[in-house]
Amino acid sequence: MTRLVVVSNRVAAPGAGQASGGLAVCLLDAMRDRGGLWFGWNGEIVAQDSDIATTSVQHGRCTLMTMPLTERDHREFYLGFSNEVLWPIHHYRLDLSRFTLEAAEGYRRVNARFADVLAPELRRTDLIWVHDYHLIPLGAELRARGVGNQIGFFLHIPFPPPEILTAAPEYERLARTLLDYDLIGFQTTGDHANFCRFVCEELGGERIAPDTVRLDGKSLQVGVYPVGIDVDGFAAMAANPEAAQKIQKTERRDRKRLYAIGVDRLDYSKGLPEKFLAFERLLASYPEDRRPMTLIQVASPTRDDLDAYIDIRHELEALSGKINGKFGGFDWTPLRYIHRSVSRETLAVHYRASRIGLVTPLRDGMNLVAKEYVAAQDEADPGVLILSRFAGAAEDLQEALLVNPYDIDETAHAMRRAIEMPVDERIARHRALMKRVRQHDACNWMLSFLRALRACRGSPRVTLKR
Ligand code: ADQ
Repeated sequence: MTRLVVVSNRVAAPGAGQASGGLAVCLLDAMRDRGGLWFGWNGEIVAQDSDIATTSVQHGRCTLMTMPLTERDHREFYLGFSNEVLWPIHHYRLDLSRFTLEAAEGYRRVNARFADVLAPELRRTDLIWVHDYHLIPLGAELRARGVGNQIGFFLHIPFPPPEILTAAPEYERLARTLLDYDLIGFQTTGDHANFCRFVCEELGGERIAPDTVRLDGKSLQVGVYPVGIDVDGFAAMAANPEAAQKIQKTERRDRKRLYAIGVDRLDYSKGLPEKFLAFERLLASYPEDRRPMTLIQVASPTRDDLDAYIDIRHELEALSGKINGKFGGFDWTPLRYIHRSVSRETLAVHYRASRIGLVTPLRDGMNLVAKEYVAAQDEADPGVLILSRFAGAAEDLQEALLVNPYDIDETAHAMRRAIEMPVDERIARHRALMKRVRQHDACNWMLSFLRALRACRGSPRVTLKR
């Protein structure tokens, strides 16, 4: 079997507790049995270039090869270009994008360093799979070092329409480097269509087949591969009887009120203020002595040295204080806002105990929490998923209650509908959702992408001998 080489900005550390990023979670699920080499940043920051050393550890069948970033790389490549330019523009937030030439240069530099370290480790038959927006030019850097292997790229975040991307400095140059991959995977048909438009309308390429674009004599396969979760593994965690007992105790304390749950990284793309406002509106629509619901919002810290993230944290702290001050009583706290990571086991049992899963991002590549919530439910008495129509998951999970997260009334109304929804309707919706979550699980995601990548063989991209 050919060896799989996965490259992502962060490599998930085995046994390091809870991973709260979607990419780490779905790759860990997918790599556990398949094995191969996984290369990327170990999360550590060192003072200077001479302190960078690569380490390899074995994790089951998988070798994890990692290295640190320097302080400067972290500032320019990770925080600067990746998270203050690419993340906001890919989430349709040009207003939050802060372009600097130093950051763009840092981005190029770190991608080149990744290629320098990885290229000598590669075998001729390796299948190389690069992940996400931090590493867009890595394929081109590897080609420049004579790597002729099949290289695929998967974008975990949205690909916005050309009207947005053309406003971002340097984007055209960056997008051209994508043509050095053999295959690019997107989460949704919308992202796929936007990319094809960008290549044809902005770069002067052509679409020679539904899944093939051509530019400057190079052709590239593009496809849609929605990411998924380990459905049975998650469902088993959720059904843990000991944990369920603990939850029953909390429920008694909450005087049998229903729960709604939200689990997100604390990111401005996740629509958290809008969610809190919708919850406030829901509470206000019930008489004082009949308020039906407690919202548990787990918001894990992320990128908290960037201004936009500090601002959103302050906004949420103020809003949760306001809502609890206004509606809470001696015996009830309406909004439990938890600003830290929690274990996946704890998340799973709380999903199961919650009548509503509230997944309302303003923009999201896919959103795994939506799928986890569905997988965790008791099929005889399932909860209701309320899902933003701007999450990639909405393309598939049509039986959720779909909402426009900017419309506070619509979300509040959907919550009311979920509270009142008869069990038969909940079961019917859940069954349909579960079928789709199973159809696009972690395993299928990985296998279908790799199958397509392997099928790209036969289009040698470099003439250099290695
Ligand atoms: P994320 O933006 O990180 O991922 P998401 O898909 O929801 O978003 O994944 C988050 C993962 O982290 C989930 O598995 C969730 O359970 C976990 N998590 C979140 N908060 C947590 C907390 N406080 N404690 C513990 N675990 C927590 C990116 C894209 C998404 C895309 C994924 C995968 O932005 O759109 O779905 O990659 O491709």
